[in-house]
Amino acid sequence: MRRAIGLGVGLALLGLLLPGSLAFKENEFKKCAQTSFCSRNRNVQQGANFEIVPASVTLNTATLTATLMNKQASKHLQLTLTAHADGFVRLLIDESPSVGRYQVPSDILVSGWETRKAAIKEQSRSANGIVLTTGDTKLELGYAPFTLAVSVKGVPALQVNSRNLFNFEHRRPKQDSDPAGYWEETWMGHTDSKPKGPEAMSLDLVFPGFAHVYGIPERATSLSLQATNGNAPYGEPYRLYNLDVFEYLEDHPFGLYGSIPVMLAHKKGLTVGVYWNNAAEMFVDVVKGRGEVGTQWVAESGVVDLFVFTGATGPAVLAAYAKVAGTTALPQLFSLGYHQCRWNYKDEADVKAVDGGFDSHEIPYDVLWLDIEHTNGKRYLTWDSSLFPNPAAMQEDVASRGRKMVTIVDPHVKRDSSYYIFSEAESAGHYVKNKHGSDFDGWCWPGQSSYLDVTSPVVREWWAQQFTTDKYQGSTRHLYIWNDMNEPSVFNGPEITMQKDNLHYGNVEHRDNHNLFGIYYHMGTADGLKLRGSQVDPENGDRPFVLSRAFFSGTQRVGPIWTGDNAAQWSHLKVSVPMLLTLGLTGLPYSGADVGGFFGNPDAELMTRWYQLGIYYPFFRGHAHLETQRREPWLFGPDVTARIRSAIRGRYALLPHIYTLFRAANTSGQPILRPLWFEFPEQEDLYAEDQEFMVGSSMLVVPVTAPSIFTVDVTFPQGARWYDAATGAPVPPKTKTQRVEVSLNGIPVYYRGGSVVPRRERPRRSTAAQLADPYTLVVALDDKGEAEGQLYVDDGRSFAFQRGLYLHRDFKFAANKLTSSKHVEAGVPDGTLTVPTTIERVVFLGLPPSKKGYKAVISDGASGSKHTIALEAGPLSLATAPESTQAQVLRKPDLPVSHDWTVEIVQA
Ligand code: NBV
Repeated sequence: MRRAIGLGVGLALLGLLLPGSLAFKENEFKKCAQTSFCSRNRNVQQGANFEIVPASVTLNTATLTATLMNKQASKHLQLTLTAHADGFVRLLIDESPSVGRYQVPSDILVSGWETRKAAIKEQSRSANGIVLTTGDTKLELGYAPFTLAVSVKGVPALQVNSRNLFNFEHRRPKQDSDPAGYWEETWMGHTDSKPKGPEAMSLDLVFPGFAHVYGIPERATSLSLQATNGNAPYGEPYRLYNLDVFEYLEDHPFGLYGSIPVMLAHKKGLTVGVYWNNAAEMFVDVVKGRGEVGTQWVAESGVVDLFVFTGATGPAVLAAYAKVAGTTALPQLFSLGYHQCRWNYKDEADVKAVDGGFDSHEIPYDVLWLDIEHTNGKRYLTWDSSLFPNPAAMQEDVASRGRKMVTIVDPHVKRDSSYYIFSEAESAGHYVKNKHGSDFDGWCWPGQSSYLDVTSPVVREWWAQQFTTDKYQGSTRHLYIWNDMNEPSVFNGPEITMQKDNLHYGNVEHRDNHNLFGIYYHMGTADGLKLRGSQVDPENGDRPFVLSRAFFSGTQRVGPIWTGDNAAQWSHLKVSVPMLLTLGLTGLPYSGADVGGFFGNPDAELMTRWYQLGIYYPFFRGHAHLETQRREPWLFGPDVTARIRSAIRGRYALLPHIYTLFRAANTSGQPILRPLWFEFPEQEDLYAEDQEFMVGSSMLVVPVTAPSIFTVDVTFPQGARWYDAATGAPVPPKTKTQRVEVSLNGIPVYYRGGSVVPRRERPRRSTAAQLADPYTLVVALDDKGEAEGQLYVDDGRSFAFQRGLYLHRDFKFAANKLTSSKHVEAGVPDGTLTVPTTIERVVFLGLPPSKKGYKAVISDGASGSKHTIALEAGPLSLATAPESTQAQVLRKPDLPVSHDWTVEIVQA
């Protein structure tokens, strides 16, 4: 979407070559062809062997059951199709329950949806199949071969097995004639014993009439998924298997630290989402052409448990998915500020110096992080007492300036009987077992390690208890947690993880629940902080903050994730955008990438651009590898410090809007960062755009992801008015693309006409210091001269909001009147909080030119008072020079944020 002009291209190429020693060791990871279950299922037509037994088809209000026969093997499977009131259908295919195939435990999803069913009506039945409807959705089940076609209001949405790639490997007794790979498989010296034999499945899902599919994180690749029948590396299917991938490459289909088996497809008028509720290793092929996108999903074990969501647009599909997988836990406000991390801040003096550095350079930040070196020999929940002799005092000191700290806690436990965590867990039998039934012993940072079996609720409960301040010595209520390496990473294991024949709680093989280890560890840790919070504040508690690297569907209910070990390269800055957009589209919006890049040393320009983009990451943290040069924001010279300062202050100014967006994520599963198609679903030319993005529905951000850029070509979605967020200048109506100049001082950002965006403009040292600050409202008018927006406020910390202790306002501008009224939302308790804060400025963008100017007639609904204030030109922001603006500003109206009021704009 943009061009480098001048010396940019040459320098960019040189820059790419310089750090070229980065080494993703592709050969250490399996490809489909090297994986027995994938190679025997990929593109092998089996589906014609599967037929529904017509006489078995039974319809019962909201549930259809049938026998699905594998003709070739003479085996019967059970098929269940249910319709749900929250707007989705579910297809389950399993062997008889007595076989005991693994199903994802119910606590990975939320409860309630299962019983909220919707009626299914039979429309017709024949020897070939049955036609059903539920609401607007039509379900056509074909018998021989088994197929299922889903359409909405006559528009095709999804076809199951239309390419005959369906397969379901039933459990069987071992036979001498079984092909290699059925009962054993060896990879780089690791032999997987496969005691249950083959049990893979292949799902054939075609999206008819669609050109784009999105989702199935995590990988460093484009937003619109490329076909996997192309040239290397895209001749490989996308893989979903949580792994610690050292020095991962951008633009690669390889799966990284987390997995969400959710895919979205979008065309004009219809968005479809599918979720395969399965936690085993999975490969997904994407094939495009013939006016459709064909996909094939192959999973190693478990059952077919497919959810199909349909809606006119993306938001409807995500809202329905959220009914199953849950919504984003409302984060503490501090955690939306800036986080400063490094492997490692060395000692207490270093912590003090860095904390002080932010103040002396007047750069806001909220959290200082400690990586693995802070511990006593990588024994997590302990301190290296020579480096951190007074950890509690250190935290109190940081907290005295309103800030927090975070320590890292990894899931490998040093096998050392003098380490209390190890010995307590060992004697309680809390560890994952190897295939022989003894405690699994793997190699990680501390050397020989055991791994807590967090798939067990008992182990998670024990783990949670380790986080109370009396148990975790040296911790205080100002300390929060970071879970790394929870894929789990095992240095001497196959593909740097655990053996698949390891055993978990309930005798479950690791093969079945591999992708759940991370979320369960994350959950146990977050439960620990909740427990601590309930001791510190029995009435309201304390919302946990735990960052995780590994994730699965449902992680959004637990806490944020980050995209792991990226590199200080422009290409990694660029790919962070589609990576985070994809996470938002799959229900996990609270995420970020390491600002600056983890490996390598960013130069001043890359650092500047990374902060300018990073301020829009929902989770905003700078981080760096142990061997990199120090890179706190003030180490690149005064000009760069000034630019980074202004960027980070920009983040803090936008926090009222960001927090309000998190409330929408919390109540209805909506993403914070949104691809353009999500907001402009009718504009096909935007469906593959993955550099420009929206923050909520009201701001357009244009990243600059190459060096020496002086101009960028900005694409403006049509049907909206846009205003430059730095100057307030309107973009001429109907502009499709515009070449705009960029300086190092910022990246292009635009307000969308029709929005009201709340801000807090006063520079402060942290979110805590902003709490009493007044607000600014930016009112950007659309073509009709209208705008609307919201502001959500609560204590930013506790669970009191769940009892209604919050304030949520709707702002509307229409017929020259701006009004503030209470926001009412179904399904949440009524908001009862009032706060003494006021709105100190209202900035109008897009008022028609007026010779005489404007004045505002203000009426306060609570006091009944009326007064008039003249509008003045600019500045748009307190940080912007007055001459650079085209805004009409209402100064000092002092509108109480908790009251109803009206501001009428009239000619002066
Ligand atoms: O704990 C050290 C690092 C951490 O800084 C990083 O953020 C994690 O992604 N950790 C990985 C282990 C070592 C990576 C080379």
